[in-house]
Amino acid sequence: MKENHLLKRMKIMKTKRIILTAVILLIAGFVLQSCRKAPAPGNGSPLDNLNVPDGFKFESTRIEGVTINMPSTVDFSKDKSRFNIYTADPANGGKLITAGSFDKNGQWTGNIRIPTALDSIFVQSIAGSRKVGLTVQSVKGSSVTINFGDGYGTTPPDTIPTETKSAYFSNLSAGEYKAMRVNNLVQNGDFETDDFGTIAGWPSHHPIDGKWYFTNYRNKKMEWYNDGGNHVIRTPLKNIGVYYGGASQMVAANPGDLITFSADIKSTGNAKTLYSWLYLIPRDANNRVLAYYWIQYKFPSHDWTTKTVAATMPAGTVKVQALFWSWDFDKSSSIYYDNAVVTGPVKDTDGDGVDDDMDDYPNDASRAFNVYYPNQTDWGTVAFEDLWPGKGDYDFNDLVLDYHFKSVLNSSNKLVEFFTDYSVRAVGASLKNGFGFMLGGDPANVASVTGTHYTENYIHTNANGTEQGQSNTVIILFDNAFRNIGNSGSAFINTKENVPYVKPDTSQLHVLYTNPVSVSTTGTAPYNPFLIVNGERGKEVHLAGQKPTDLVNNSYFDTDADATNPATGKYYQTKNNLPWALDLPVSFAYPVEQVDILSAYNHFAQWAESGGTNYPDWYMNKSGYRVNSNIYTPPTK
Ligand SMILES: [Ca+2]
Ligand SMILES: [Ca+2]
Ligand SMILES: [Ca+2]
Ligand SMILES: [Ca+2]
Repeated sequence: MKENHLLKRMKIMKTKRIILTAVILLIAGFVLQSCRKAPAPGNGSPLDNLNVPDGFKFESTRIEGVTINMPSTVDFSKDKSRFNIYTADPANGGKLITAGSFDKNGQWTGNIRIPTALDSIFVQSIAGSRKVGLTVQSVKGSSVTINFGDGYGTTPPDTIPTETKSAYFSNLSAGEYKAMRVNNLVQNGDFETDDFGTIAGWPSHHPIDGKWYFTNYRNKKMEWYNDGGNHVIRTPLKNIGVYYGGASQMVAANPGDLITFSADIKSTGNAKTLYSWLYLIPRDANNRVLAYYWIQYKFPSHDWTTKTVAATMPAGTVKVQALFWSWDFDKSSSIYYDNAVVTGPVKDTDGDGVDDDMDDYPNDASRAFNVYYPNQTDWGTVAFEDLWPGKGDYDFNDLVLDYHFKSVLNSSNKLVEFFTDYSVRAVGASLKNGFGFMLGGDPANVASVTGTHYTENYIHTNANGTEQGQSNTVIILFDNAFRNIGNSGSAFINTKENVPYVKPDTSQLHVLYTNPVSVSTTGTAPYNPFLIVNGERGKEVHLAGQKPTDLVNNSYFDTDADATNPATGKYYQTKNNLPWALDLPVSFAYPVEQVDILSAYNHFAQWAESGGTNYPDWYMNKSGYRVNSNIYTPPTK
């Protein structure tokens, strides 16, 4: 998995540094509310007493707009590079959500579907990694911008410390990774060898010899220091007054090379007196400086933090100087450096603009990235009530379908194909229900669909496997759920604990496109899933707020319990806004037969009545969240 290659590329090989981990935090919405009284029996379901605000669609996920801006020092017209977005720092169990490449301006803009309860994501790129906080409460229309160029600059090292120098410092917290190409181009990057030269100042000539050279302005040099068994270099502690200077190593480079320079930085003493930079200074054959590329780290933390500067080498480059540069205004404070990594270009064998070590398909120019929903490893669930337009019993187990999407993007971030693993976990129904989903895009652009199961002769497909008569792309996975759950048997499978458990089968749908399609056209997985009631093709049950397909029988709308009103965008909700289906970004622990969801999940009502603000994580297995006796538990073997 190449996402791991990027991780590796971004991760320092040295193990001694402290990795501060980013932790996935889930909002628990600690709103004190009085205990709900048991609703009065007799008037249908207890859910009828819920006061659900108009417009609430019972969504446990949301779309987050994400913009990633890369430093302008890198030429993305030559190298599309890659980013990864995880649920959290992968070093701490974070799972890959998506990946992609940058446009020629070094930008990516797109949407990700994430659990509403997720309050941060973790983004990796060649210019470093960041934990990015999200606004959890904002269910709709929220977006976040990540500027990896923050803290970058292009001016020379300043040997006259003043307060006028660009003072921005990126307030990055924990969870940093440094960029690492296949090889580290500097030697003694961990400073474990006492082998340092001296140069008068940063512009002074020094050879490409694998050695660090300390500058010696005003007879003050950095120190080689044993920091509790780990060797580092640091700004001098014993001098009086101001220190400025650095440590430099020269490495070979060529025009157009994407070079990164990363290091771990920390401080002791009064951080407010300390300023740190990492510089890349390309030089020509005559040792002339061609450009300056830097990232500044002002007031470095007492905790090790990784900083990275990345830049594309200009015309004329024959070598590049990696320079640690520091100002230290206090005799009892110091900046420490460790684990320097300088990386160079990696081959792009298939020429799709994504280097081999970042390309999930290094020998296939038509494919570049694997992306996932809900994420690399977790499955999601869509759970239905099937008596629509009549009211159900709200056990949400009439069809319980788990799914996991793997989508393949090309190096321009377009969808080439996707694979949907799916598994019918429960059929708490007597009706023979089908299931499918609708996504945006011309169905004629689909090359093939495989992995569907039809036994009832009421689904009619085009030659490419999409459903006939649809203007959007509609894929029917199966037409009878009973034929998709192990050895099919009687009604009510895996919803009653006193009847034998049927081990669910897993199938894989594969949809291949003729021309790769924009993700903004298809929408985001799981797209628009729906149930087909008892072999009656026009009787579709969708998630709240989702439109039906072209084959729906409109005569059911606004009848019985359904209060669909297309004029207001209300679909598949009752008069008091109850849904017939739930979609969750986890494998859902659904209620046992005929036990409504309020009796299984203690905070569902607060979630619904708050319009999704309180307890967005109501479905999780947290203390006090579940009534386990009312949730179906499969046998352990
Ligand atoms: Ca070290
Ligand atoms: Ca490639
Ligand atoms: Ca490729
Ligand atoms: Ca039911």
